Amino acid sequence: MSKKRIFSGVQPSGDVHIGNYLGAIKNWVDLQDEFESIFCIVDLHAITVSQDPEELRRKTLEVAKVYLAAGIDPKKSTIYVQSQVSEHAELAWILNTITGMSELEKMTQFKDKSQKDGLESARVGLFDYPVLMAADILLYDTEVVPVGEDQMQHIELARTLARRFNKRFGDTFVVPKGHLKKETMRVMGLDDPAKKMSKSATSEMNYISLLDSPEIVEKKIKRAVTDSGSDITYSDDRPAIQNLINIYSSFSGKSPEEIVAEYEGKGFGEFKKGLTETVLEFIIPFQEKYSSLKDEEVIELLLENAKKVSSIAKNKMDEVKNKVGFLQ
Ligand code: ATP
Ligand code: LTN
Repeated sequence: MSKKRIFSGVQPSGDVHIGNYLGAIKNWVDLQDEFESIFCIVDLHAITVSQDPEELRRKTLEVAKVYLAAGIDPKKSTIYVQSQVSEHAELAWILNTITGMSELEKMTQFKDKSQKDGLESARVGLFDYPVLMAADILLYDTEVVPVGEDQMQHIELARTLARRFNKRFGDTFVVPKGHLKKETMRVMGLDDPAKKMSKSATSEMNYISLLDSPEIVEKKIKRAVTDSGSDITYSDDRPAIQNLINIYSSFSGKSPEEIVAEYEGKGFGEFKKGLTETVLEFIIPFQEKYSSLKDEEVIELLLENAKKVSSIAKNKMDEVKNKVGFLQ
């Protein structure tokens, strides 16, 4: 029996942080043996807010290297760049014609991002972002989409559009399911445990980038906000320390209970020292692997893979065009 397919992606904008890693990329690494895996660098999504062209090119390569250094094995999984496969934009257009304005108006990510600079200056591409994401997923008959919690609303739309298209034009798309890792589906900001850790955060103190130097990692953890009181306990009413324990737990493999027991009677200082060591135990070898990757080799791999997935995407588009009634 052939393996089920998973698909996911990260935008080449901002710095890839430990929230992206623990919420998404780490799960991809764990799932790549069980599933046929496609991981995309979604540059068409990144340009829904302004990007500097040179920076975008640099970040695209950076994200590809992050995937590889984090443990995505190019022999098992296919990584490629979204804009190198034109069917994504093509399918998004067709899905636009079966998507309601009101469905997109409900999207919390659009509401948050458009609020930042004011609704007046928000672009149509930002509004349409979830439809392009649905196209990414549906093009490849994806069954499972491993993401952080913030993306579940978009996946729900992809499911709705798949069902709607199938009903209207006949069975064409697989209805995908989201996949979350409960403990790390929402890693919170180090400077504000009420908001998710985010690449587009205004302060660099919000996140730990996978490419931060050990000194910066140490500094950011030292400065991370903590709750009132001085002991290390794990509960919903102490969200800052709960978030730090979750990060500690995911990197170390120890349960929150074990961590709490280990730091009983010790203060935040000692806990943060332990957390820093644990994060660095991942980050230092990760960065060594990252630096060993050669630009030209990665660029070549991405191009080859784009060709490979293009044939799947093209087949699906031929089927879609036929069903919609385009002359072929
Ligand atoms: P931005 O906040 O600027 O929109 P981002 O940090 O969410 O960017 P993306 O490229 O949009 O980065 O997300 C890549 C993946 O990482 C997605 O699967 C997303 O759900 C996941 N993710 C992002 N932030 C977090 C977080 N704080 N906790 C867990 N998962 C996250
Ligand atoms: N919108 C996602 C990135 C993304 C994605 C996808 C994730 C674009 N297309 C398809 C899963 C499947 C985000 O993380 N902001």
